Amino acid sequence: MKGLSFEEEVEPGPGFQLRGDLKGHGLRIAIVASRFNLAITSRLLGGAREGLLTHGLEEKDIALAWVPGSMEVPLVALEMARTGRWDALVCLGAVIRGETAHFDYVAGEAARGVASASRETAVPMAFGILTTDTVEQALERAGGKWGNKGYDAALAAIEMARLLRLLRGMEG
Ligand code: INI
Repeated sequence: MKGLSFEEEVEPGPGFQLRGDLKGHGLRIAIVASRFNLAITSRLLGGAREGLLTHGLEEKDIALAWVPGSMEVPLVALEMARTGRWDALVCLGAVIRGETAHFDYVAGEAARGVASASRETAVPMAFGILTTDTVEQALERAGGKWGNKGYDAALAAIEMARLLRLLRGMEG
């Protein structure tokens, strides 16, 4: 079954519903990007920046931190979130299986680390770290036939930042 893609609308149903919109104006968002497989991550970065800028963020409200590889993304994301300066983070990387068992460790730790950093700090962190078997599959998801997962991650970050703003402004 096909899932919802980022800009698809859900049918309004009965009852009380909450959803973050994609109004990025006034939000501050940081990107943590891995240099490993830079040919791919630079495309993800282009997509993420486009997603933020076309949804109202200003250049001055977008920060970028480079890290050596996807394994280093969670620690830097955690420290950036702890500053309280950003409404959300976008984490970008490309872990490609190739011939090495390293893949499972790097991909697993990157995913677990980003998820736990996000929960620990209550700062939304969009997971734009590709995990693919081949370079071709990664390129297809970095501006190729399956879109740009950096762009999608940017929209997820905006939506989550806006949803949390809504929730935090609610009183019982
Ligand atoms: N880092 C990646 O981002 N992608 C990979 O595919 C990858 N592989 O295959 O090894 C990778 N390794 C580096 C890792 O993220 C760390 O930078 C390194 O282990 C130093 O801590």
